Amino acid sequence: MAKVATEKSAASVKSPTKAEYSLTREQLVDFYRLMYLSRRTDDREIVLKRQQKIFFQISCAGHEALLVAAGMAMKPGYDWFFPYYRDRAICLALGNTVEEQFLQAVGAADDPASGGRQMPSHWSSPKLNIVSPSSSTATQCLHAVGCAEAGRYFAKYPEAAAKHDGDYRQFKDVKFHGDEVVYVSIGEGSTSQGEFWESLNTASNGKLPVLYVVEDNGYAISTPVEVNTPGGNISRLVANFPNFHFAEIDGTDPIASYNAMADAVAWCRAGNGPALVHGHVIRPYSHSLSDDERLYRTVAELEADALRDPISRMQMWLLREGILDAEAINKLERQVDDEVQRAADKAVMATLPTPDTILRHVYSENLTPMDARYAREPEMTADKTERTMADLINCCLKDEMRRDDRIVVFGEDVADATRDEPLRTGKLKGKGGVFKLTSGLQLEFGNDRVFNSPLAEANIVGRAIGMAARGLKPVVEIQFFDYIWPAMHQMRNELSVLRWRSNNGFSCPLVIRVPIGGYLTGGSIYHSQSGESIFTHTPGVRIVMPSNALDALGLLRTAIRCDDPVLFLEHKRLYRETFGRAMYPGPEYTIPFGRAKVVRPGKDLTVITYGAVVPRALQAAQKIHREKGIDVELIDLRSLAPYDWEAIAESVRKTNRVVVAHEDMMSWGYGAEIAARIGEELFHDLDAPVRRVASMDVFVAYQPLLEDVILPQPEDLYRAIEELAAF
Ligand SMILES: Cc1ncc(C[n+]2csc(CCOP(=O)(O)OP(=O)(O)O)c2C)c(N)n1
Repeated sequence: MAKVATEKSAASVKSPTKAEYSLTREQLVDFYRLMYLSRRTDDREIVLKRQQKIFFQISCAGHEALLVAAGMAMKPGYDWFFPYYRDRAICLALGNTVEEQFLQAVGAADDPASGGRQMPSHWSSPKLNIVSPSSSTATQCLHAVGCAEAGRYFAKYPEAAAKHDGDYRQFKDVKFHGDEVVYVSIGEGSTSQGEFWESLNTASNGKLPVLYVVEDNGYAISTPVEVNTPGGNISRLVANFPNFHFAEIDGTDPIASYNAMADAVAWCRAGNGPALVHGHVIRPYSHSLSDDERLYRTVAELEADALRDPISRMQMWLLREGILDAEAINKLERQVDDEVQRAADKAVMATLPTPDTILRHVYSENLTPMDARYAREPEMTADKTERTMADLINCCLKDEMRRDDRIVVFGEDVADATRDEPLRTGKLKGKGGVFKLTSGLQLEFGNDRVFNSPLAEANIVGRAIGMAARGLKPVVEIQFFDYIWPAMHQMRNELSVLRWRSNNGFSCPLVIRVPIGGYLTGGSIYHSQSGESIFTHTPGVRIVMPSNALDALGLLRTAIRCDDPVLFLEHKRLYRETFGRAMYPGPEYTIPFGRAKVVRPGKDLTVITYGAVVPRALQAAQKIHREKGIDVELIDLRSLAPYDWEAIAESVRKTNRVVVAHEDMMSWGYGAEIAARIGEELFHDLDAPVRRVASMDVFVAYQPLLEDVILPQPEDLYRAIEELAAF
């Protein structure tokens, strides 16, 4: 551990470390001022919470020295920051004001971090490059990695940062310098999360300029460090990651902290790779104001911690070094106290948000994928070949990557070949995805734009979020819907809500392509899953699911060009089906989201469906028309969130009978919402109860006999139509 400097100098105090960093007398005084400001802001919030003027409090107490040091070693508004809830002091050091912090605590309309949407200590500032965090522990590590990757990409391809009218780029400013460092912090308990390790993997492999700061206060709420960290020391566990600079320090020592941070930042900024500074700090207050640490920490332990309090340590040091005398310290503290008082007085009087603002910024208001601009007719091209859904998705990816050099494609096995020499010399054909949907992309667009990820789904989505927040357009692939679940945390708590929780300060419009569904004959439990309603239940994400080649191409192009995150569900049974093949409709063909397609007009009964049930319902409709004369109107929703309520209502008003059908399980499935809304809003138009056809409430079995019974078949649809028509 670095020792505190003892050498006195009027202008500066030299650090005793090899790197010889120095802080001027003014910087040292400011260092103390920021630490004290942070502590007094916490103390004031605690009073405000007891007075019920704010509703939550979590403090930075004990972490101030480590964090002010980090702030002083980095460049605000130049470097990028992914702090966690203990990071008040670094945010103050970067230029966040106390008043801004209190505005969040009271939940004010003018809270610049979130407009009253996030708890206190959820910092966000587009101006300072502080990216809005969630309350989830460790998700931010992957965002930091993606952010660093985006910085490197733009430095290498600066022309990609250009603005471009007509798509998301019009609204996405890109800032980069080429040597910026990305800060991410985390508590020692949260290093147990897989996302921390998944991020180390890529930061290390990519030699990315990410500065990790592990703030080790010995506890994760009531759980001591040895439970989370085998051996009790995270530095020992991470020590073998290549390309890293590591430092383990007493994070209550301001000078040691500064020296360590300056060293680490220099390592990252020079392009050597990532760094991890592990600071041992204290937690003099409980985890939060909702916690009482006396229930699980002894008095003796708390007293020992108090002896290491960084505020008193720094104060004593300034006195001892003759940098400030007692009077100067008192004066500085009085000024800070006044500043905190004034800011608190203003914040408690602040205007509160009004309910009419609640739904603002759930999605982009600048450019919606429902926009009429996306309603295009297919172009006639010389090529009259009828192409599969797989072909046209591949065509669309190529077209868009030619048009927009911010697009990067990554995921498991999506590259043609990671070891690309034989590929480029024609000795290998290349893979390009397990379903070959990304075939040829790496060969044409290079390894910086098309690459394989580690086998870790949260890694894929988390990095993509960090990249998209910086202005790239990741179009990533999750290999099978069945394995989307490790990414669920990133999708639910991060992807969907970044724009809303930052009050439009940050957004992450990106596309996640996912092969989904069964009817594979042997696909079994882990290669046949549906589950779209689990995602449509999350606001902030658009979800589409085409049933044919032309729709797949048109909807994917809209997904890529729009300003919202999109989950693009590709039914793998339809990839190479004869049904729904189409000619290439040209490089500008798009389809707006939220518009259903009438696949078959009819007058007796409506079937509402999507995905692989479309061809099955069509088969049933044609058969029942031939055999019984029942004329079915078949509607393919294509877009699940948003969905085309007008098309549904118009058809139900005409036919007065409706079947909602899907491949996913019946209970709590997508059809439940549609059926409920029809019941609520179209009750008087119905001549029969709304009928659902779906799979059994069970996973898909391997044995084809069982699979056939579990999944909805044309005969099931036929029967339901027949019964409902006779009702
Ligand atoms: C994914 C997730 N699980 C659980 C929680 C609840 N939680 C909030 S903070 C915390 C402890 C974090 O401890 P540590 O990482 O050591 O940081 P510290 O609070 O001690 O600074 C827990 C369990 C959460 N926010 N996110």
